Amino acid sequence: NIYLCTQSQDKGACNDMYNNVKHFINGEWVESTGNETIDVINPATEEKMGTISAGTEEDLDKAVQAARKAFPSFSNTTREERVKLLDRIADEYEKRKDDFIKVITQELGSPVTFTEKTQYEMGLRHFRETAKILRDFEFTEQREGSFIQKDAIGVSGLITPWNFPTNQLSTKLASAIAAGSTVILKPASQTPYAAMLVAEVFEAAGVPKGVFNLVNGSGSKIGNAISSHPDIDFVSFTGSGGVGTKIMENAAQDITKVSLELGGKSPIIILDDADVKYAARNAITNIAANTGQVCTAGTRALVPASMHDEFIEAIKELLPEFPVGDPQDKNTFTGPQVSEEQWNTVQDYIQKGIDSGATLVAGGTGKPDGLETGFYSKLTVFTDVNRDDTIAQEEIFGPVLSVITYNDLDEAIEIANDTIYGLAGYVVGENPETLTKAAKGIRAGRITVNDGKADFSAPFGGFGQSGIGREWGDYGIEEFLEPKTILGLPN
Ligand code: TXE
Repeated sequence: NIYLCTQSQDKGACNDMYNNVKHFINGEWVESTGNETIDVINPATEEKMGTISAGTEEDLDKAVQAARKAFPSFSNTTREERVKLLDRIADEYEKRKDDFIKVITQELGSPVTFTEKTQYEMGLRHFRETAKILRDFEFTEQREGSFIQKDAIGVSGLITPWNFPTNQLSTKLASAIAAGSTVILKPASQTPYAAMLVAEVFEAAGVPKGVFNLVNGSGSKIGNAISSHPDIDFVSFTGSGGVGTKIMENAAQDITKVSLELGGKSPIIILDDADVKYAARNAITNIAANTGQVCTAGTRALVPASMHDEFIEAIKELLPEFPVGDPQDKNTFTGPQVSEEQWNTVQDYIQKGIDSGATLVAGGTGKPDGLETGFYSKLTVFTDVNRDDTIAQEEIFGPVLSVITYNDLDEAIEIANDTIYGLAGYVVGENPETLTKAAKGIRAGRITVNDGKADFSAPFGGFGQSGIGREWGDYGIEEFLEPKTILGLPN
């Protein structure tokens, strides 16, 4: 009795909406040219939710052709037309709120309260904020000696991960639409249903045929084919560093532009004047939200040596306020990992932490009591972690916190910057000067001081191996544009 009548042109398929999800190409839901399917598993129950069609290279070619054909006319639409289109997309997205909440809670295992307040909401905010920014976005500039015009980059391939099934899509889609570029989206095969709903939203909003295309399938086949397709002008990827490297290698063959939003190992610098309880809550929230499957998660708590014992006590006291359990329960704070594979990865890292000699404050390997079914991890906190330990250097993507002590602020900043990443950073404390010094000292794309809230107009992306390029707001739109200089144009 889910209202998900979906793959909408196929009115008879409502009861079977979860099965054999098709591709959306040139404004229509189409069958795959192959007959393979991929199972989609509910990570809280370990049950199969349904299947998606595994796309073929032929399916991708059709999508690229459709996007190519739609490009000249779409890239010539006016800014006002595209603002209206984004507004309609946002309106249609809002109409499907209940459906988004249902599918994301099921396919990702994201707790229903978090799904509503964060997952659903972030997707919407990108469409709304981008529409707002587009109203004043300058596509041309008259300089003294030149005229500069920003043209849509062309056909863009969007490859997205499972951890924020609508946020990751909508930041890329909103920017592409704003710029006048056409797209082929390949969402993560673990969370395809949210992407299917987004396709329905685009259809209902009247996005012209071929402007938005969705091809389902595996990363190794469709993702790989997107990054090496000669007729794709730009690849925008969010995911792991290893795949980011492969995408760059493929794209390098015909000098295709890429943007990469990759992982992180973000520090939380807790200053010596911080309220200890507040700092502990901040640190736990960082690892427990979305089961630690957040690229910007603060996973290294850097604590003054003098505050260490008090901080650990505060962590122990607060942990029961972050219940792990059934995502359908409104009181659950942390759900399961997205997949068995991700659960295994997290378990391996917890074991590595134990083997390295770090002290386990809470959690550990195995599943929490009473949660034997479902890919649940325990909220795990290690202290006495050395800054070079594997658990302090590598992205775990699970609810695991490493507590590291420091002696003075310069040392804290040095430890904060001592990884290959630079996606985010957090600073907790009171003194404005120290907060500023710490925030400015961290080399990362986004620093949050105390309760700082996400700004959807501000650039998002990373330093170092956290990626290349920026998403969100005007910086996101720029990625889908090519600036062109015209000299000698008569005024
Ligand atoms: O990511 P993948 P996975 C990190 C996190 C996590 C790890 C593995 O550390 O533990 O990555 O997650 C597609 N060519 N992040 O395996 O494989 C794939 O189908 C082209 C951080 O899920 O990178 C999916 O659509 N595409 C991250 C997308 O790439 C390929 C979010 C991401 O999958 C491909 C997720 C290939 N060869 C994981 N192989 C973040 N930055 O937020 C796979 N894909």
